[in-house]
Amino acid sequence: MTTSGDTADVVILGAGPAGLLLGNLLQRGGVDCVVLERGSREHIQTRARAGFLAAHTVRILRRHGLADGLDRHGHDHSTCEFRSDDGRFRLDYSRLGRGERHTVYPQQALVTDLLAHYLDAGGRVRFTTEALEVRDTDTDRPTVTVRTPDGRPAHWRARYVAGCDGRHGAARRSLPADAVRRHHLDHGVSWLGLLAEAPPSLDAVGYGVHGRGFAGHMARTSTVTRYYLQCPRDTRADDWPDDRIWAELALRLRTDAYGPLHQGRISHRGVVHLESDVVEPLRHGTLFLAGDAASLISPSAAKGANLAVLEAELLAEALLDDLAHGDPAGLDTYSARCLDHIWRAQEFSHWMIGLLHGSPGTDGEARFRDSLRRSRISALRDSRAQQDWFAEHYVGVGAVRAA
Ligand code: RFL
Repeated sequence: MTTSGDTADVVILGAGPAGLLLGNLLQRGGVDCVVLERGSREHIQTRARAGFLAAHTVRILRRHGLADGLDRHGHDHSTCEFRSDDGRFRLDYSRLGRGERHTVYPQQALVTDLLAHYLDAGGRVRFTTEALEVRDTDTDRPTVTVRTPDGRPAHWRARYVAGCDGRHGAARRSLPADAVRRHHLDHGVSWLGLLAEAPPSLDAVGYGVHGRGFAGHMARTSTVTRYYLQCPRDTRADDWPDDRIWAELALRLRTDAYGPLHQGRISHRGVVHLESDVVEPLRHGTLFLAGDAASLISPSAAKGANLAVLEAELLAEALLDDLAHGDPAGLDTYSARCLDHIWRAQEFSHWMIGLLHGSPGTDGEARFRDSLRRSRISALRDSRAQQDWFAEHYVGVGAVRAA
């Protein structure tokens, strides 16, 4: 049996950073909206992913009074350290480029804050409610079919639907194949993503570039550190017991030369294939995409959550203009404005992948790529112009005029 469901002016799919920021801004603007989330409240509040928030992201959150948690518990970060066969060097990017810093604040804490603000303001969320399909997006009454917590189908009717439900969500699935172009790149690189119950070992993001593969070190909190290890495509996370992980991290981060890592229990391990994709345009009729639903970006440059926040603010402004003032101009330009930011971020992330990873194999092409990587690192070490360019893109998000 199908229940009749409900209505909202804007139905938002997904309670990640994109969906919850959008919900907050619409709710404050007096727009009737609802967030439909497949997972439970506990699931979204404990899902560890991003940690590095760009200055522009922090400005957006402060502008809307949503930064109290990160202002209290986040900390500034502005240094990265590269370690390779050619030695090590540090860049303090707060003294380069546009002089900006990151704020380190775990994504699950940001999601928890955004959800609390939204609920406090009277916002509606339906947890354990999976969107299955978005229909009639070429009309002004699109419908979202959902599976309710008790397993029954139901329908939500809306003026607009915001697809903030990630790469595998219902919004993308519901786009007619001939209405959008999908751009996709598999970078051919996989990472083992790790969370260690150990304090950070460096006061910097650590990038270990090594013949055995890349290793990364990123602070999360004073007691938790994220590490990455490049691994073969067919690796299973279970192949990596704690001892093997710490030995490999020590080797690739060259602890013999630069000092030991603080070790602790590995509380999470998962394999991430570095892929990127973009859906163009980000609008089909009355359905709009934001965040990972619009574009998946490899985590090599920590851009995904930052783009999600930027797009959610742009979409909120456009929806408010249309629904409150009858001005559709922002909705008409939403896709083009976001794509400008998205492709800049994709380009920088792609550059970072080339900076950090050698090529598997020993043939001429692998040697060529490896030499390019070495040259890219030495240019970054030696050229002030290159360092300014790096800093601007590393801590910025998308197109420069976003700031
Ligand atoms: P999210 O956060 O994935 O939220 C989508 C929500 O939608 C729900 N959902 C559905 N709900 C209803 N119906 C359906 N059919 C649904 N399908 C899915 C999901 O349960 C979920 O709650 O997407 P959003 O909001 O677009 O935010 C994107 C970010 O989460 C993502 O880009 C970042 O985590 C990427 N990323 C990083 N980004 C940064 O800016 N800085 C970082 O330091 C950073 N580190 C990372 C990262 C991503 C990583 N992974 C997982 C590859 C580190 C890692 C390891």
